[in-house]
Amino acid sequence: MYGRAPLGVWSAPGRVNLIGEHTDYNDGFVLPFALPHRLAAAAAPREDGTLSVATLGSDGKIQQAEPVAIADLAPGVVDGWAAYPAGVAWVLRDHGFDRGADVVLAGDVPTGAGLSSSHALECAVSLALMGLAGVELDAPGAPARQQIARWVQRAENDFVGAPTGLLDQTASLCCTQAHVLFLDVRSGETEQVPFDAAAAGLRVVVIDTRTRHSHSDGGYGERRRGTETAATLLGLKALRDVAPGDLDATLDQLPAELVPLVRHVVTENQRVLDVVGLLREGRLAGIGPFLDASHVSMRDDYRISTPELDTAVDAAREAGALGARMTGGGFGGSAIALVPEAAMTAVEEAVAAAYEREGWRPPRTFVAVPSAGAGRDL
Ligand code: GAF
Repeated sequence: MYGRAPLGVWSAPGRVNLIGEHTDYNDGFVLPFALPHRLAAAAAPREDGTLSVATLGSDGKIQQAEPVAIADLAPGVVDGWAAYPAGVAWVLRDHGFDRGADVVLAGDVPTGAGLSSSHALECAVSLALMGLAGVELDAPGAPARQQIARWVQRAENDFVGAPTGLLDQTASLCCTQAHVLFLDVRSGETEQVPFDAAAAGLRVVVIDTRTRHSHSDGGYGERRRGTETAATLLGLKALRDVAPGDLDATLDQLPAELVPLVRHVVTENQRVLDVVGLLREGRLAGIGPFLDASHVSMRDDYRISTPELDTAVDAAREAGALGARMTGGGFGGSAIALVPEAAMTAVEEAVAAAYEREGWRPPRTFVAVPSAGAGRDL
């Protein structure tokens, strides 16, 4: 593409969130793991201060974004997919990484599936731009992974214009193989919790509904504003500060339309803590009811599920899954199901049959294994 070899290749994974949804922007708890699917950024420096980015599709087709001077980057200057790498360059510029680059992106993180492909892209590009400046991840003096996650969040919020929390970038940067990442978003404290479903005779199946509903962007921001308004009305910094034991009394103080939102966030935080407790004791099969309760809470209280997600979750459960829930922001995307090995075929067939009955195009399913976080490949 650019007539020369890259200086290096950096990559970052997509994620699923085992539990803890819409809790991140409420200063709460999340429990994601990294997928084996990754987005790679091959990059070489340029001396003219220009950022040139191309994507290489699985069909071999190259799509090139309009090259842009890093010095000229500002919110609104770049749109479409090119806003993601440009947003990262815009933030990194403020931290001394302002050298131009030729970048080619390629990978296999499903896009539009709620599996965080955009954050994988942003994280891979961040590492590439830092790497071109000679700053390698985890080297002495290099910015910490969680610091980079906050930079990526700023790119996403202030440049791309998506009001997302810290879940996805932190997962992409900080997850490790064979673990789920327990993150306390308020304190930034993390714990790598061992998660070996296969050893327990189980699988985590991802069901990509291949649907994305048009109100996803507005719906996310609306939920976020609702929870922030509720915290303000309660005189709290964030809904994280509502103790589960005080939930009923707290809900009594709120206008009716905010009650289900607050109930979801407070109970979901507690479910993360309960699941972490079970996993620490090695009781992986015991988490199923918490996944189910999380889904019901998102369906009925937070109202971010869809018929396609509900159908996938119900069919998986009826065919033998121990628990199932939608994962990620909602309004389409993917669900996950915790499935005993012996029920794998039944679950996959039941979900496919349920979709066929509805006349929907078949969902895509795959088994997700907790994989490594972002790093340098070459
Ligand atoms: C999306 C957002 F990007 C995350 O920050 C998080 O809020 C998630 O939805 C819901 O848990 O993935």
